[in-house]
Amino acid sequence: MYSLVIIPTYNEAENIDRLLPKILDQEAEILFIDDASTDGTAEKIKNWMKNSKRINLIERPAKLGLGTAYITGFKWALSRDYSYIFEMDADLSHDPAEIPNFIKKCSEGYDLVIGSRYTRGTISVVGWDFRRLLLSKFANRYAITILGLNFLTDITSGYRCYSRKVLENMNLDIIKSNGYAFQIEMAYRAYKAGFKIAEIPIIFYERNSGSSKMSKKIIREAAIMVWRLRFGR
Ligand SMILES: Nc1nc2c(ncn2[C@@H]2O[C@H](COP(=O)(O)OP(=O)(O)O)[C@@H](O)[C@H]2O)c(=O)[nH]1
Ligand SMILES: [Mg+2]
Repeated sequence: MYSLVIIPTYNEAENIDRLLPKILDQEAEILFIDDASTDGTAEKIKNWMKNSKRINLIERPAKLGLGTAYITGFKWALSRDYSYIFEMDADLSHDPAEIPNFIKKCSEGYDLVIGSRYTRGTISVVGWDFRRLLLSKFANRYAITILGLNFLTDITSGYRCYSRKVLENMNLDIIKSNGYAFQIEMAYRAYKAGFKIAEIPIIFYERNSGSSKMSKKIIREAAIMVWRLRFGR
């Protein structure tokens, strides 16, 4: 049972040295998808690769977006024999120590396990102001309600684990969205294809280093994408 953690990076050099030892503590391999970061992220990763065969890197020529980065990573994973394929951010918002909990949940019969900040009515987010929290809560409620996925609480979460068969079953080439829309679309398509989705509670830590790539454009894209999905276009 091999696990792969896919991590898209854009200017995350300050986080690599702290993130990698934590993942290497786990039984998993790592694939970075770096989009021509200008701060030396890829060089940092390559330094680590000299000492660990478990680290892999795909370099893309320009900032092409989170969605296509993951699609590239998923295809790479499917051409090898990984059973569990994770999404994780590079900014230490997601604790690699949770990896076994995702796998445990998968082994209980779930095909996609999402790390949720909002299970059982709680909020487990460290470092957000009220505005940021409201935006996230509203975005989740909006997408979950429109798509009829009321058993979920955190459909925009970027910490998740797909069992291999979900990705094998999906036509990855038709997925064009980025950012939050990408997370929403992947969950919805998995659900529509009949796969079982579960959440496990996680604590989300807002980044201390580097900067967020979230933008108004990414939020707008997600708001519109939800209706496209709903009406099957
Ligand atoms: N390869 C790649 N990675 C990206 C891109 N946009 C964001 N990321 C990475 O995706 C992860 C989540 O992005 P982040 O800016 O932290 O989003 P936030 O947590 O919603 O504020 C981080 O590891 C980023 O470096 C992109 O266009 N290409
Ligand atoms: Mg982040």
